[in-house]
Amino acid sequence: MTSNIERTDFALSAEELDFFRERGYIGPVTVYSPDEMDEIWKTAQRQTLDRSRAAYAEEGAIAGTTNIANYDRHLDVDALARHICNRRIIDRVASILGPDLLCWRSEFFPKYPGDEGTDWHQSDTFANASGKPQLLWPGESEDDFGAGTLTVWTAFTDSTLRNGCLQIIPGTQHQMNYDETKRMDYRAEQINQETKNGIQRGFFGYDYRQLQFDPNWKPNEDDAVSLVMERGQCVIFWSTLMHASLPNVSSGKDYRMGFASRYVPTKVRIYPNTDRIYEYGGSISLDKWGAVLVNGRDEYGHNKIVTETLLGTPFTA
Ligand SMILES: O=C(O)CCC(=O)C(=O)O
Ligand SMILES: [Fe+2]
Repeated sequence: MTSNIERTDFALSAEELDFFRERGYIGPVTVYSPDEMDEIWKTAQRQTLDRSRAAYAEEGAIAGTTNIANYDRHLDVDALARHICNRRIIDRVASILGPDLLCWRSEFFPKYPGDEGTDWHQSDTFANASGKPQLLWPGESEDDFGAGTLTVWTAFTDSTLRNGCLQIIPGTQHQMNYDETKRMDYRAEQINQETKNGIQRGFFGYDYRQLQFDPNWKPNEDDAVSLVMERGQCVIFWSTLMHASLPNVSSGKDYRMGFASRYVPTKVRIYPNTDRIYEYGGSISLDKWGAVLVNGRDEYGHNKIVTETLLGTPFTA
């Protein structure tokens, strides 16, 4: 199968690639002007609200406490379907992962005023909350350290120090501090209750510290970089890079909306031996799920591929 999306040129330069290899991230990169972003976000919101629940979730999540209902809205929201295929994103992702690319997941990450920040974490297999590896690289067994996924986190609203911008610790992508074969307890009532190293943080009802190899280890927050971004900008990073976000301490209506789209090469097996995901107190069937071939060819046939949204719109940039 070949994608119907033409390659153009927003590839990373040699210097940018060096920066990425060393630090595990690149950005902020401008994908849209603020006005373009406002228009896309307005359209995406309207289209998202038109549907009462996530694209293929028949069991809804609890609004405001979990984020499983925010999954994969690119499968039913046309504005997001176009966004995940945007050339300014895909060309850069292809510079890192090679030309044959799948988008396998997307998520909204809202922070409303009063919301806690996101715990420091790294994800490799994404078994972190579901208990089952969601990604297997070739030759990797369920317990090995793989390469995770490339996440493109786009600021749909301005992302600031006060409203909960993303943070990363450069260069930490090569070694996992968390064991995703361990389990975390889901407790919705712990949301907005915990302060860690003086900052209110949690992991959407979980406490990510439960996965630490060493319970006494602490992230080196002195090396953290806060990614302040204007709406329409994105950052591209390995999911195995230490990342977190600040709480939204603003008052009034200043919410930050991040939209993460996640990419792997076609050789990766996605959701191996899985037909249902259980996490964040919710559950979704993968019956209607499919990966999107956003560039190149799929010569492996490991994964179910969808070529159009659930509403029948072809995936194009
Ligand atoms: O936006 C956030 O607070 C967290 C984002 C994140 O963890 C991710 O994109 O993997
Ligand atoms: Fe993450």
